[in-house]
Order: sequence, then C-alpha cells, then structure tokens
Amino acid sequence: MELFEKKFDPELYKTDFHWKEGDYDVYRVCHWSAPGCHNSCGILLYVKDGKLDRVEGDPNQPYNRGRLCMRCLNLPEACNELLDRLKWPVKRVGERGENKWERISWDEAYDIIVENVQRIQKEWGAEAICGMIGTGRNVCWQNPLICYAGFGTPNMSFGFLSGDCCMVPRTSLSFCVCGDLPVVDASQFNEERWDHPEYEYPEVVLVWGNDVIKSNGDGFLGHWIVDMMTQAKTKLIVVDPDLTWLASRADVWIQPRPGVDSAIAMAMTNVIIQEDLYDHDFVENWTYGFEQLAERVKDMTPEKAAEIAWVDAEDIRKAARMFAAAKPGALQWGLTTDMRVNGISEAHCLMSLNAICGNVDQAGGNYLAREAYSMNLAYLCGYFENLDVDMRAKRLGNDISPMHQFGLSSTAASDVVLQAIECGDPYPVKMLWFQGCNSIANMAAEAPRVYDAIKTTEFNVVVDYCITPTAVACADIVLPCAMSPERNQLRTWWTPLRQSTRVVEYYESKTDEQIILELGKRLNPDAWPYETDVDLLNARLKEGGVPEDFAGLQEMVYDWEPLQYHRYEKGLLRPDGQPGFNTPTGMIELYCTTLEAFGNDPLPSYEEPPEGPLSTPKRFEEYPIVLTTGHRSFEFFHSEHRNQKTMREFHPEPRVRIHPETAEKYGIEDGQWVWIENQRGRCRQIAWVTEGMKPDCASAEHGWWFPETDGAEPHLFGVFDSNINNLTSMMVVGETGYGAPYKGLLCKIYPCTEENSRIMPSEQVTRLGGWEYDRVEKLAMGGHQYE
Ligand SMILES: Nc1nc2c(c(=O)[nH]1)N[C@H]1C(S)=C(S)[C@@H](COP(=O)(O)OP(=O)(O)OC[C@H]3O[C@@H](n4cnc5c(=O)[nH]c(N)nc54)[C@H](O)[C@@H]3O)O[C@H]1N2
Ligand SMILES: Nc1nc2c(c(=O)[nH]1)N[C@H]1C(S)=C(S)[C@@H](COP(=O)(O)OP(=O)(O)OC[C@H]3O[C@@H](n4cnc5c(=O)[nH]c(N)nc54)[C@H](O)[C@@H]3O)O[C@H]1N2
Ligand SMILES: [Mo]
Repeated sequence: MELFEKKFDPELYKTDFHWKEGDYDVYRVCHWSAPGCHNSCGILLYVKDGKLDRVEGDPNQPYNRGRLCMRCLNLPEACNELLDRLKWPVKRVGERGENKWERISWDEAYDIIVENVQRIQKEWGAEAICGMIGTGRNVCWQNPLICYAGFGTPNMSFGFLSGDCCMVPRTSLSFCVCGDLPVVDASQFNEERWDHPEYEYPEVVLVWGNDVIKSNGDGFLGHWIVDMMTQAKTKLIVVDPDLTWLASRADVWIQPRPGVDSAIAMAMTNVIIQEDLYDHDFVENWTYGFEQLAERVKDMTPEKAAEIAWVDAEDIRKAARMFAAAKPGALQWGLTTDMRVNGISEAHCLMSLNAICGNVDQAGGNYLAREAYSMNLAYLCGYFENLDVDMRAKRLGNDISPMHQFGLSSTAASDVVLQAIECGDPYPVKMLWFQGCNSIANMAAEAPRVYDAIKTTEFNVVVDYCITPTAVACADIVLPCAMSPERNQLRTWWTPLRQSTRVVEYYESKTDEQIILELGKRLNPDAWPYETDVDLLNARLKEGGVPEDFAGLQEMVYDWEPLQYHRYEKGLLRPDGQPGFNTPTGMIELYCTTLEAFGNDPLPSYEEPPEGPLSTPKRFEEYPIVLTTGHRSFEFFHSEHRNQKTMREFHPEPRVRIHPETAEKYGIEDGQWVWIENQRGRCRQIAWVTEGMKPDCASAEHGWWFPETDGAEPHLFGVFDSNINNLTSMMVVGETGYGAPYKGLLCKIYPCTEENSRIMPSEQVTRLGGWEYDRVEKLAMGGHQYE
C-alpha cells in the first residue's frame, strides 16, 4: 500500500518535462524507435552524467499507466551497451560480404550518396532507386519522404515482404469495405480512458491469430485486454493453433490447422445467420449485400469447416453464439490474417462476421481509428506533393493489381521489386536505400533468393544502429541512426498525437529526421526549406493544423483529441458529411463494390494455402508437418535485440514449438537442435516440445541472426542458419497482389546430427549457391504452381 501511494506522489511523479531527482535529471517523454516497437508508451528517462541510466513507465500517462515491456525497460543497455553499436558513418573497403569498413565523415558519406543517386538518376531514371522499409517504426514517414522528395523515385517498399503481407491486406480490405480501420476499443483514444462516460467494456473479445500480450501490435497494448478481463469480466474466444496466455484463459479456444481460418470465420458467420443471431437493425440500415453474404457462407457448415481446419464443429457453434450474443463484442485480429495468399479474403470474412454483429464504431466494440489530426506521417508522406503523375504511374506493382494502382497500398509491391532486380522487368532497380529494414534476416520471404538479388545492385545504403547481415551482404555505406531517447520525434499513427524530445546523444549518430533533411537539402533543396529537424517537424504539425508547435507539445507528450462514437450516424465519417460509412454505398460492404470494380471476388471466400495437406497431398507425404512461422516473443522485435545481452539471457536460441506426439513421431526431444526443412531450404532451431502446440503442426521463430559471431561471409552472422525464411517463397501472392503464405506451409522436422550438420545453411547460401529448386520466375498472382 505504501508503495502504491508513493507511486502516485505528485512530488515524485510530476507532469513537467524535466526535473531533478538526486543525481538524476528526469525527463518525461515517450518511446517509439529505435530500437523498434509498435507503440509509444509514456516513459521517464533517468539521465546521469549525460547518459541514460534508467527507464520507468510514466504512471501519469493514461496510455500505459506506468507499465512497460522488458524491451523498454532495457533501453539503457540498447543505447549504451549494445554489441557493436555503430558510432559514425562507415564505407565498405573490402568486397561486399567481407564485413570490412572504414570510418568516414558525414560530409563524405553524403557526397558519395549524392554522387551515386545523381548518376543512377541520369543513367537509369530516378525510379531505379528503391527505398526499403520494415514495419511501422519511426522511419515510416522519413524513408518515404527522402525517396519521394530526395531521390525522386515513386518506389518505397516493404523490404521484400512478399505480398505486402503485414497489416496491408487488413487495412486495404477495411478501407474498401468500411472506409476506415476498425480497432478494438480499449478506451485508448481518449484521455479519461476507462472512465469516459460513454465507454462500455466489451462482453467478449474474439482474439484471432494474435498473441497480443507479447506483440502489442499496431498501437494496441495487449495488457488492455487483461484490464478488461479484470475490471469488467470480459470473456475471450481465441482462435490460435498454439496455447497463448490469452487462449489459456479463454471460454472457447479453437485450435486450427494454420492457414485455413477463413473456413472457420465463414462457418461462424453461417451459424449466426442461420440461427438468426445477427444485429438486424445494423445489418438492415448500415450494411450492403447481406443476402449475397448469406448465400456465400451457406455451404460452409461448422462440420465442413471443422473437417478442413481439424477442429471441433461444436466449438465453432459455441464461439459463433457467444460472439453474436455479446453486446458489444470486439474483434482483435492479428497478423495471421495477412499472411495468406487469400489474406484479403480472410480479412473480409472477419470484417463481415464483426459487422453483422453490430460491433463497428460502437463503444467497446471496434473504434474507427484515424491518424492524429488526420496528418499524413506514414508511408505516403510527400508522395503526391513531390512526384508528378508520370512518375507516380511508374511505381512498381501499379500494373499488377488495381488495388495498388488506386493507392490502397502506399508501397511499391515487394515481389515486383525483386522481379525488377532479377530480370529488369518492367525496368531495372539499381540502388537500394535500407532505412529501418534488415531484409535477409527477417522481412524477406525466400531469404537466400533475396540475398542473391541485393548483392547485384550497383549501390546500396543502410541506415541502422549496427552493422546488420543485410549491411554486410550488400551495403556500400552504413549510416548510424539515433535511438529513441536521442531524437526529436512525433507520432501520429492513430490519435493521440505524441511528441518526444532528445535528451541524450551517442557519438556521431544522427536521427532519421536529421539524415533525410541533410541529404534532402543536398539532393533537392527546394523540397527541404528547413534548417533543423525541429523545423521539419514543425512544418508537419502546421500542415496538420495542430494548434501547438513542437516546443508547445513538450510538456504535453500526448495531445488527445475529442472522441466520438457512432460517427456513421452523425455524418462524421464521410467527406460529404452524409451519414454512413466512407464507401461507395455508404454502408459496410459485405458485398464489396470496390473489389468487384477491381475484378476481384466481392465476397468473402475460403481458399486452401498453395501448399497443404489438401492442396498438395503428394508433397504433404514428404513434408507432413503444417508449419507456421514468426510467433513473437517478449524479448525481440523482429531481428532486433539479438545484440542485447539481457535479452539473450532470457532467450538465447531460436525455438520451434511442437506437440509431444509429433515430437515422438519424428524422434525429437525437447531442447534438441532440429532441422526444419522443405523443398526450398532448411534451417535449424531448438525443439520446444509443448502440449500447447497443435499436433502435426509446428511454429518456428523468425528474425534470427547471431551478432556475437563472425559477420564476414561465409558465416554472415549465421543469418541463414536458423532463418525460417529459407523455407518461405516470394512471388506467390493473392490475386490482388496482397497476401503471401508465411503462416501455413509444409515442412519436415528431424534431429540435427554431426553428420547432417557439416554444411551450415549460411555457407550453403553464401558459398554454394543455396539449395536447388525451381524458383517461380514470374510473379504468380493467386499462385498455385507448386505441384
Ligand atoms: N517467417 C516470417 N517472417 C516474417 C514475419 C513472420 O511472421 N514470419 N513477420 C514479418 C512482418 S509482419 C514484418 S512487419 C517484418 C518486419 O521486418 P523489419 O521491420 O524489417 O524488421 P527487422 O528485420 O528487425 O529490420 C529493422 C531494422 O531497422 C533497424 N531500426 C530499428 N529502429 C530504427 C529506426 O528508428 N531508424 C532506423 N533507421 N532503423 C531502425 C533495426 O536495427 C533493424 O535492423 O518481418 C516479417 N518477417
Ligand atoms: N515483441 C514483439 N512485438 C511485436 C513484433 C515483434 O517482432 N516482437 N512484431 C510486430 C509486428 S510487425 C507485427 S505484424 C505484430 C504481429 O503480432 P501478432 O498478430 O500477435 O503475430 P504473431 O505473433 O506472428 O502471431 C500471433 C498468433 O498467431 C498464431 N497463429 C499462427 N498461425 C496461425 C494461423 O494460421 N491461424 C491462427 N488463427 N493463428 C495462427 C500464433 O500461434 C500466435 O499466437 O507484432 C508486432 N509486435
Ligand atoms: Mo508486421
């Protein structure tokens, strides 16, 4: 009790930007990246002798209320004791792959970059330059802006993330079907949080393929669901092949074979319609195409879906009834939705299921989240202002699907970028600018193939805080970026607006804002009329009509806007001010007119993954385990944090989860190194034998490299040794160009022995040409050419 009171002592926990506490200067800011994260929690930075010494959660910040994850608490190690943190710009002195670098000044680095950019612009056209970005860190507008307003290219791409299959299928589909993005309402969009007079807790949260306690993905803190469970007895339905913390506390846990969730979602929708459990008022007044939806799902009975997904039909019925009865219910969907060839369709299934239960734009249901002050500080930042129509038309991928062409995706399609590098089709790509992306360790599917490609481009730059495997493989220049406490930054990725001020520095590293500004001024001065990073940020605030400037936001940290529910009834969602959703019909389109106009299936559908027990039975005999990949962990953010000692103490090696029966079948023991293999390649991880995992399935980790080991090839920090993306594929994407099968493959697993481990995958890839198999040479829309 004493502790609790002390925690909220106004003398100790102030709301000022800065105060003194003993030897410490304390600063009240928020964290985003680097190192990476999808949130920006309120934190207190304790600085001693000019160094970050300690981090605490800010108890006065309504967003996280003092709570922090282990990665944030470990920020001092990330800033000061990270293994081989980069202190200054370097240029390559040996061959690519040798990991030999020489210190250079920022001026020299910029001169080399400017010279190469201008040469490539002249010889190949600006479109031959491509920005490479990772997930939504605080590089998500800086990288695009330097591409569009500096290099003059329309190409900024997720670093070989096949089918743009993170969030983009879900968001694009949401924009087509309901005009906005529905996010579970955990009262996070208003300052009063749970005390807001209109807030209601969800009765049921349907957690679909999302380990939100670990991932806290897309600006949603998993712990808010725990708050709901403890404060309001919110119940859970979890759909996950693995026993997550939330699944272990769910009323219904459906444990599907990875890759076929749309069958379950359609069956649940079917039950809700057949048993007349849907929200009649909402369906009649605010949705379009209910009859067609009913017709489409009619044949997907719980029994049929159960057979497809290896689950129990009664569980599907139970989940459907429970979700439909919840007033409100809320849908928490995860990455698995995107990581399918039919990602768009799976998202449509889930969206429809949620909509007919009347949960969209309801308090405690799914809030329609928008950028703070409708500012465009994301992947399209500067696109329209800096590129003319002809240049925009050249964006790679615009020709593969209307969804790309009409701007539902804001990136160049990464599969087409790979095709452009490999075959010069539709035109060659000659320079890669990696800022916030370590492709071959993590983002790229078919990593060995991408490795081969990125080594061939003429000039590459990596902006990162360490030398990554991607940098060793292909970079000519590496620029050191600052960590979060070392930068002046804004976050607008959904309201509220957040601001954070630089309070420490590290050698010669610079912030992403400083880097793009200094480079932009040299390349295209008219587009960069600012002196400092703060000027650049102030210009963004002014554009957004934000009342405060950067300095004015310092004490606030979080700038909350007023919150409104039922905006569709009040005419607050559409630009014409009419009631309804921002779609052509003004309704949530269960039958989607935009997809129809694009020549895509306008209704939700179920499709088997290109490789699976039903689609490729012969291959299934050889590779009898259904594999899902990339399950998040507390310690790491993708390929990051492997270079923090503390994280490696908690999580020293990569792990693949398998059920005891499956382990027994293949002679695998818990804790043993095993090979995970399919026709494209193999990698090794430690077997984690657990009752939690679905039998005959496996869940392998992603993002592994070993920064403590030799960086030069052939070892290359061991980046291919445990890389699950030796097994995934590029160029096999949905008919829309979106969605790729990272979750839902086939593999076999067998113990590593001395005999079968003589050649490690890193050597195989860097020295022996990788594994022999047929690469799908051309982009395969809706690709099914596996058997
Ligand atoms: N098999 C499989 N593969 C997957 C996934 C999966 O589930 N399964 N998940 C996929 C998904 S959803 C995604 S989004 C991708 C993510 O892939 P990425 O987001 O590309 O992640 P990283 O490979 O960690 O690369 C990010 C790099 O940016 C650096 N960095 C961090 N913060 C900053 C910053 O503020 N500025 C700059 N300049 N650099 C910074 C880091 O040090 C790191 O080297 O991975 C994908 N890969
Ligand atoms: N600590 C940490 N946090 C992160 C990240 C990180 O690397 N580390 N990455 C960030 C990024 S970019 C993203 S996109 C998000 C992703 O965050 P999440 O959406 O939580 O993604 P995952 O952890 O890949 O998978 C979530 C769950 O899906 C289950 N699953 C796997 N395959 C299937 C399937 O076929 N069907 C169903 N129903 N479930 C399946 C897994 O068992 C797992 O429990 O996390 C973000 N947050
Ligand atoms: Mo992601």
